[in-house]
Amino acid sequence: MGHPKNGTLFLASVVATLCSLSAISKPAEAATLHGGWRYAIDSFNDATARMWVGGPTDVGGNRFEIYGMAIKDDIAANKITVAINSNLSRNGATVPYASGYGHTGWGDLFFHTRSGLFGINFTQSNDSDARTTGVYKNVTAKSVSLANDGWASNSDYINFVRRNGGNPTMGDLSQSASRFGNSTKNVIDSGTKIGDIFAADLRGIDFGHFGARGSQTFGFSFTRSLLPTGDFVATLIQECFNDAIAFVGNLPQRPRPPVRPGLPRPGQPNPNTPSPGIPVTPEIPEATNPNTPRPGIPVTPEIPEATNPNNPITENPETPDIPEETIPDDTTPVTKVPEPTSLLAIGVFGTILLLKSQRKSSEKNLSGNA
Ligand SMILES: [Ca+2]
Ligand SMILES: [Ca+2]
Ligand SMILES: [Ca+2]
Repeated sequence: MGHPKNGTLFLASVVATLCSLSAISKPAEAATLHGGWRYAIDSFNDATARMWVGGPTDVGGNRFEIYGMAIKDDIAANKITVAINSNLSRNGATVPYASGYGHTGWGDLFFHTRSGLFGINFTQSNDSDARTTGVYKNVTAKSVSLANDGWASNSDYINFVRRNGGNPTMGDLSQSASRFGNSTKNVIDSGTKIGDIFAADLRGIDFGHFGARGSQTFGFSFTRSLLPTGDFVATLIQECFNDAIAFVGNLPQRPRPPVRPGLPRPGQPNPNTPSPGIPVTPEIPEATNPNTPRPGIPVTPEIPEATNPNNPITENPETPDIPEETIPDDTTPVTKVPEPTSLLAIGVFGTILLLKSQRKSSEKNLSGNA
């Protein structure tokens, strides 16, 4: 890959021109449903690549070309699977730079949602600040493009590709409609890890149906309820900004269980009511501790207002938080509001006193009746 760092424009090679001529620009309607998968199809001739060390930049059909991205939304299994078709393998490649060789990989996959920015790191072979692969919330993004012999801005990339016969697009979006604007942000800078990724079942994937014929098809899965429901834009960009794709989608709400979490089901004993005769041991549930360290990016404790019964629920678009129902049980620690230990202790102490006095009075009644 590469680009004119010093302002000199490189002309695309004859090879690139031939590639452009043979490539189909935008072959199909994006985000099309086919065999249970939804597809966003990218331009087939908008990837740039430096041809040799210090050499000119080629446009279209090269090692960085992205052809498409598909998403399978399995509501019943609470699973989302993402598949990518490109000439760049999951672990990236060592390629010629302006001077010498360097490793250029994939950026992270971002989801712009109504609850803010989420990011998925799906390969260890990139320059993301996510320490381990997985799903992250409350994410900020940064660009590693220049460190990867890449583009300084989206418009620099667009202008170069157009001048050299390519048709730059971002899958479902026009290239200039990138959710990251004119920046080349492409990896996670900070965030809170909320889940892992796992191996994808790519059965039924059929990029060829759309003429997408990248040499590499790979994917990964993650738990669906980690993401909020509703509209999203998923964006995937290579570390060098040599090609980018976006997928515009919607996650419909799952049918909700009839009983709210935390309330006892009808007919079930309330777990918060101590049985008579069993001593009450004050305990602080682990879930109320917001300081539990997590691997990866340092955790910034946060207090979602909506979960504090003492605070009115307020809408704050500046600091969107995830509705509780979208977070599986194993991640609830980060959304719980810590109750002051003293208040909890007073409450427990009060309960003990109350129970003791009730027991005494009932004992009195029993002995009185006897
Ligand atoms: Ca492309
Ligand atoms: Ca790199
Ligand atoms: Ca593209």
